[in-house]
Amino acid sequence: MTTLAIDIGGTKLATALIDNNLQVRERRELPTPVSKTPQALRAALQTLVAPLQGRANRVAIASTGIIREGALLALNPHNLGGLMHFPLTQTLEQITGLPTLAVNDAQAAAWAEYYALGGEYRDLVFITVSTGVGGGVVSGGKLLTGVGGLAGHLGHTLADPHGPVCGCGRVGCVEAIASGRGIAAAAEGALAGCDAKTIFSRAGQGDEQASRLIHRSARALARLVADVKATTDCQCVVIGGSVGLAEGYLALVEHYLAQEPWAYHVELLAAHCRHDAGLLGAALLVQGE
Ligand code: ADP
Ligand code: BMX
Ligand code: ZN
Repeated sequence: MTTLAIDIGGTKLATALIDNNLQVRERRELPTPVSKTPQALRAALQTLVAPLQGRANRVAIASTGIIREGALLALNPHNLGGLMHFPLTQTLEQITGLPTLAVNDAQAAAWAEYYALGGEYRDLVFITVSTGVGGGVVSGGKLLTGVGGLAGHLGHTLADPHGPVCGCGRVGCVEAIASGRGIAAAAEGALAGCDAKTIFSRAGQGDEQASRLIHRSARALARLVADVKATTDCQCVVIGGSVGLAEGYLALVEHYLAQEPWAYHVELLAAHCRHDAGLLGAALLVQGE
């Protein structure tokens, strides 16, 4: 059986073919459309899937947003060009004629990481620091999705009551501070208008403001990790996403976590599946593994 896996993020869309042996083949990426229309997302998905048509038996989607009964609901509409509601599985079933499963991107990634670690850690939490900050919780070897798909949305817990308003409507969410968008939104002066990727490269060149913004993100993330440890007593926290996997970021989170009391310390790991965790997790879930 071959799965056509799709990852829908706030910044990029990715597809690949994944066989039962979990080899990722023919990976392709496209930027997530900035237009606020469902038509634009549908067209982008169609473009991405077209070269792989007829080569898979089923579709597995890992997508940003709350996935409820196959539809995508944005918790933070800013992350998805204002798209509030999108019939995800229905759209892919129409495009491909194949049975389709959809799951939240960070939930899927948590499952891939649990699998990649050989089930050694029965209680594991995955956090993606990317366009937003997403999370997935594996508890006692089971992936938590929640009755309405909201389980694990750790980016929308409190980092700072005086912090910026988050796109979800709450004040001071971790996502509003630590995410790629949160980092970019706080940039001023010479860095105003730069994206997180540019801010990381400026920090590497010695820019003090850039470095401060990255520290601010890592500090908020470390506090989130401590909260997660207190809530789940997980054995490890796996960090993914392009910000989470950026050089030096995990070490900074470790540095700030070490400043928390010992009870909140937990092993931090970089995502073993790197940027394919969402794709692989969705494929594993559709295979029933
Ligand atoms: P998505 O959110 O679509 O899953 P990513 O995981 O790539 O996508 O996260 C996108 C965010 O990561 C953007 O804010 C982007 O600026 C930032 N980013 C991309 N590449 C890097 C990098 N090499 N270093 C730091 N940040 C990066
Ligand atoms: C947001 C939320 C989560 C998602 C997380 C990471 C939306 C559209 N998304 O908190 O569902 O898991 O971002 O998403 O409300 P990414 O785009 O950064 O990968
Ligand atoms: Zn929020």
